Amino acid sequence: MRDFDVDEPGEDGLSVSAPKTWATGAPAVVHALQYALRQTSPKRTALTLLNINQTKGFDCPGCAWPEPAPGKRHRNEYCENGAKHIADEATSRRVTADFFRQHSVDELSRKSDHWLNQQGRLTEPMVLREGATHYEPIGWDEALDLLAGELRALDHPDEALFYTSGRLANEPAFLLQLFARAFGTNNLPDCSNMCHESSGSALGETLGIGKGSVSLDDLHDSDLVFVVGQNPGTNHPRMLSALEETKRRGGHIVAVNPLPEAGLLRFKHPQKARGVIGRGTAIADQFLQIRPGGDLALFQALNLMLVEAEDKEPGTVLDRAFIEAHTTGYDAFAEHIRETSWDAVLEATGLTRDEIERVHERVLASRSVIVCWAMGLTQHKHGVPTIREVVNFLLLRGNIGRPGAGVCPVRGHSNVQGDRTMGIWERMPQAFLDSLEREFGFTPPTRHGLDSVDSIRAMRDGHAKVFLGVAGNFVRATPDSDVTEQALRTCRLTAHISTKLNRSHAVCGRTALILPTLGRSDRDRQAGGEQFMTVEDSMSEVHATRGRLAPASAHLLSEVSIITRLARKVLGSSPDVPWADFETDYDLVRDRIARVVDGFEDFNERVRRPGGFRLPNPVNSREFRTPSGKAVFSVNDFTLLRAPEGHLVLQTLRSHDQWNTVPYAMDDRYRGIKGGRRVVLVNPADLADLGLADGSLVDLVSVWSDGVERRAEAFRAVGYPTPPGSAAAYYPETNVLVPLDSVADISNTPTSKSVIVRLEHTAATAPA
Ligand SMILES: Nc1nc2c(c(=O)[nH]1)N[C@H]1C(S)=C(S)[C@@H](COP(=O)(O)OP(=O)(O)OC[C@H]3O[C@@H](n4cnc5c(=O)[nH]c(N)nc54)[C@H](O)[C@@H]3O)O[C@H]1N2
Ligand SMILES: Nc1nc2c(c(=O)[nH]1)N[C@H]1C(S)=C(S)[C@@H](COP(=O)(O)OP(=O)(O)OC[C@H]3O[C@@H](n4cnc5c(=O)[nH]c(N)nc54)[C@H](O)[C@@H]3O)O[C@H]1N2
Ligand code: SF4
Ligand SMILES: [Mo]
Repeated sequence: MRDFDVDEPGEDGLSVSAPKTWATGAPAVVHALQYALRQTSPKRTALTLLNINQTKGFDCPGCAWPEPAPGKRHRNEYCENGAKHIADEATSRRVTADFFRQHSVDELSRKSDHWLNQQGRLTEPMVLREGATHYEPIGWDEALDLLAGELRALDHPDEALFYTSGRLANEPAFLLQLFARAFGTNNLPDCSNMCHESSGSALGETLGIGKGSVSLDDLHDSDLVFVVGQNPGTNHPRMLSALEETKRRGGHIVAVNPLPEAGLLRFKHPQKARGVIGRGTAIADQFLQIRPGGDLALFQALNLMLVEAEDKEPGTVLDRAFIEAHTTGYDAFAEHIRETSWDAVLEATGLTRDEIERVHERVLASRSVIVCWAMGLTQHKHGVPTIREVVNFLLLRGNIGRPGAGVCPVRGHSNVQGDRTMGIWERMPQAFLDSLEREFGFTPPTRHGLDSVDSIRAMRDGHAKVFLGVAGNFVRATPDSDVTEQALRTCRLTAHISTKLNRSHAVCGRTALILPTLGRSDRDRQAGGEQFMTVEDSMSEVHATRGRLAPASAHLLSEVSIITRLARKVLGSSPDVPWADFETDYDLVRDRIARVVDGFEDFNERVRRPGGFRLPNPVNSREFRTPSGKAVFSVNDFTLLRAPEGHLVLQTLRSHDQWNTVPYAMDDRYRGIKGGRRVVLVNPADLADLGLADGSLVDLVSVWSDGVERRAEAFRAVGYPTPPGSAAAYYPETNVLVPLDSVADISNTPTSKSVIVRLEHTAATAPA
């Protein structure tokens, strides 16, 4: 579908140049400032930028990469993209009631994601009444009465869905799950379901906890760091500073990616003069241009070589003592891994045996090894087994629970890990539910709730009728856009707690509410005084975040206010759950978190220390909370990801100028794309085989067993160094191609990195 992308600036002005071989440096800083100054005044820009990631300021609302310890921070501890995310929130542009009078919902539903976001901050609650064409203003009280009334009118609490993204801080996240469970449902789908769910599943099963084990210091001190399925130059830019430090201390880096991403090749440090002018640091000592989905085969080959090397010189390669004391399943694993076929490995990975043997040599030469990964591993059908195989790889040489070694799933949203810790999960363990019951005196439902994909199915099939979305853009983040849009439109009511306008406000239920809220950078004043909130980053560091700007509008309520007021309307007040008190003073929420969630003892006191505190990860003392009390070696089989003749394996990914579903601009500087997002990157040899000229206009048509034709129209084919047989294009424009039922085994994560497509010449008269 091309429908709502026609207002993009510069779609005709697309220009393509060679991909860059380095990331960050002077141009990056200039780009960030330009974006900030287009959004707001120089004074507000300076005020916001000076407060990002400082101990008394606010946490960058971008990614979940951790900050260095307080004494080691730069005055400007943010990256180009962090500056863009904050400028986008601190914009002086406003969406007012007048705006909604001018634009009908139908018109808004035909606007692009970029246009919607550029209209500015939402300023007052709005309602779309059943049968109306336009949103109209509504008071907070009436808005929350309406939502509460619809919730109470449901036949069963499981007919309600409470979606969140990881942008939500800990306190409102804790209150949201408390409300949902007190209301009677575990239906808490979240963006994690589409993100690191595969990591959580694999790590939980094998190590007993679904989180990463390493700290920033481990990363700096490691001998060998793998960066797999990740584009840090764009998505976690400050990770490059950490990798530069690893290298400075003598460590090595192996990057595994189908695309030669600029940040993996060379890095220029923006906060150091030599970074701005010099050639920068070569990041990857070895770059493996792997075929999409080939990582399981790669790690199996590495594991095979380790086991065989141990056979040759027993006692010198594997950490036998660790394996015996702390793991189970080694024998079955080893037996299976010995059957690995090199022919199959080479076919699956597209690598040479020599390349893989060179990695093996590096592994043998390294005492401590870390594996980092992101969406390139999780969003595949075999995401969970792939990550389990990564764990096998680390267990073999005792690279778990030791300095400089461990697992490092690099999280996306700034607080996505914290939200899980707070109970945002449709399948929280019984121990957590028991703890809620003890603290609040009600019995939480035990039946598992619905995740994101199952929520869509439930709406589609009429089993879910009220949808509340917090801090995300469900309709654009999810797969199979046509199906999902239809599903949302069948709801009796959809409501969104948001800072900015997005497509989920325009593709909505029969009645719809927009509930505008404070952003990270906004000051939050309550009856009990000025409040702060807390977040947990990718390395389990919990710290405070405090907005400093005057709120974008006088009518905004904080997320905590909205959730607690809604809860009071739905559930009434009870002495056990003092919702009204929670709103006035967030310390009272933190006191409850301290009693319910492991690792948060003395929360209020410890989080007030500069830099906060780190949650303990039992894995680091080699304590594994699996049923056997040991880390688990697993047996994993790979199936070759192969597109049929004339087809390609398409991955959907992020450009440099977007935050998830929100494109800030039309450029993807490091990949050499300027002025357009409807591009598909294809290997030049494949273009030739398919009879397509570089630059031709094509439709992407995905192929799935249900026989339904899913089509994304009018993309420019761009010759690009992708592995043969594979292609890449931006999300969310391509979500229409991802079939709802195409999900990762076990984690149910949409397979956004492996969609089988064919390219068809766009018909000259394609509908506009
Ligand atoms: N600027 C910016 N920063 C962001 C975000 C954003 O939208 N914009 N989003 C945030 C969020 S929520 C997340 S989850 C993270 C995402 O961070 P990333 O995971 O880095 O995001 P993607 O753009 O999806 O890129 C996936 C990378 O995996 C590679 N890849 C694809 N398939 C495979 C494969 O089969 N094997 C291997 N080895 N590699 C593969 C791709 O080529 C690409 O480099 O970023 C966070 N940070
Ligand atoms: N095809 C494909 N699909 C994907 C992915 C992919 O790689 N490919 N990646 C997946 C991943 S990893 C993720 S995490 C999801 C992301 O999906 P989401 O997290 O749902 O989407 P976002 O784009 O981050 O949400 C943006 C909206 O959040 C709201 N917002 C921003 N800040 C705040 C705040 O402080 N408070 C509140 N209340 N609202 C705020 C704004 O209104 C903004 O429009 O998408 C997933 N979908
Ligand atoms: S690396 Fe991530 S958290 Fe840090 S400033 Fe950049 S976007 Fe923000
Ligand atoms: Mo994510």
